[in-house]
Amino acid sequence: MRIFSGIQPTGRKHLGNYIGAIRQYVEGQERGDPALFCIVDLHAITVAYDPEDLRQRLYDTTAILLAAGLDPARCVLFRQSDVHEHTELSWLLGGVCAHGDLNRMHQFKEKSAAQRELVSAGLFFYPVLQAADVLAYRAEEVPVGEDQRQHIELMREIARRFNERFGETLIVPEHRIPEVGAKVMDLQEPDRKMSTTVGSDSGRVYVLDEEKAIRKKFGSAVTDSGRDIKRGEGKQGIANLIGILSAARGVSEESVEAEFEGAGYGDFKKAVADGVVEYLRPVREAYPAIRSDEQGLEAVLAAGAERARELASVTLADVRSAMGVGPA
Ligand code: AQP
Repeated sequence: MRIFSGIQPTGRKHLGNYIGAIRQYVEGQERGDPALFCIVDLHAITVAYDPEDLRQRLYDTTAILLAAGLDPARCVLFRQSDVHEHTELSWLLGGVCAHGDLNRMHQFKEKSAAQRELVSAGLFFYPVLQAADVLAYRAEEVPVGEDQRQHIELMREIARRFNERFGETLIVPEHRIPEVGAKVMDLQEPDRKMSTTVGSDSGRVYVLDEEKAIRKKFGSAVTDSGRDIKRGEGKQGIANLIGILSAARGVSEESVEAEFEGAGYGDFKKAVADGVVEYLRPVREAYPAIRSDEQGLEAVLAAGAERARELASVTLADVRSAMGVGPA
């Protein structure tokens, strides 16, 4: 089965990205034939950014993925901008994507409201490029967090519409959203997802946070005035911590609730912090050596791009031909 997913080069990946996406990538590379993981630098330029910073953050993100267990011998890891087929395909797919569908995207509404100087056309068109990222590989499965559900639905619609208009060419992909941890919430505002761009540093745990910082953030996590360590109405904070611990330990949420029945919130938060410290330790320890070798990172990305291009160019040729673009 072909698996594809993209991740932004924001560098400082958080626990939501790790549980919702990165852990799924590592597991996906065993099943993928192939599994392709793409660092989507062209998506990152749709909001305000610093060019030199972008390059550094791209290396940070590549190093986090490798430290987390992605193995270039078992998956295809590459940089989006190295494979020009993505951008050409996105333009071609723009011909079968409804303007009204793009207008309904929650992420565009949220991100455009946060821009101070310019709401770029690129930000509006972003989901079409995202569709091209996946459809270029005829991927069947897309591992993502819950926040990407709407974008995946749109790319399915684009693929369906293309096939109806031009004949069976593209695969309609399925999303794969984890059962636990699909939406890790902010530790300070547990009714909002943990996010790179919204909220404060105390509400998000970074994959590379030191042990002390992790303990501090869980120690001050917002809970409620009750005493039960159970999911339920008005208990988003506790439910979030239950989900995090269950993902970190690889056990069910029910078993976490059973284990902590009758315990105090303070002890529970400490146990969650312990669990997350151990969960992230291997990545934190492997990261510095991988990150310091930028030539090595470039070599991994270049080899990945070559393999990716071989697959994407076939789809692009089929799409051009079906659409009557270029010579017969
Ligand atoms: N809070 C979350 N819980 C579970 N999964 C999450 N993801 C993001 N936040 C959570 C998943 O992480 C993957 C990579 O995301 P991205 O780097 O492309 O950025 P994003 O989806 O825009 O989310 P961020 O990192 O929090 O950034 P902003 O602040 O821009 O929204 C995706 O599969 C995503 O579902």
